[in-house]
Amino acid sequence: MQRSLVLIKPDALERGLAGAIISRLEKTGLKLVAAKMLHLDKTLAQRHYAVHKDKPFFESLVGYITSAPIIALVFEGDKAVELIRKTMGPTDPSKAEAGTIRGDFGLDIEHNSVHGSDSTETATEEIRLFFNEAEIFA
Ligand code: IDP
Ligand code: MG
Repeated sequence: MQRSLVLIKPDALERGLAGAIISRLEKTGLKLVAAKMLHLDKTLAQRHYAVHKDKPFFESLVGYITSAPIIALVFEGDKAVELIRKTMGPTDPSKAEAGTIRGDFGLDIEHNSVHGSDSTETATEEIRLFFNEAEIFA
């Protein structure tokens, strides 16, 4: 059984797309086991995106993800990481197929509506940043 962290990013929340995104993710058959709305501070944003700290877009990305509230979710189920990445589509919405979350809702490569963990290892680390065990339901 796998878990994956999903973030509904500011661009999606601001446009009233949270429900549509959660609905698409639930339709995969994965189980929603944790959820919270929060406004990330710079420290947590930098930790969450630490792997990108040397990228040219890092500062802009941290500014964006801390610009307004987000919703953090944990989904659980068989192949959760892969299934969520597939449902989201690739990073750049202009390269994402219609029917994927990013293809339908993403604005550009930065404002791409959702985050999903890219491996089971990063999922474990990312979930730990946002939730304690008591906040994750069976
Ligand atoms: P992912 O979200 O599909 O895993 P990553 O490469 O891990 O993509 O990048 C993390 C986030 O950084 C992306 O979701 C997007 O918001 C932002 N990002 C990625 N590449 C660029 C870029 O070239 N310019 C601006 N922002 C980017
Ligand atoms: Mg990534």
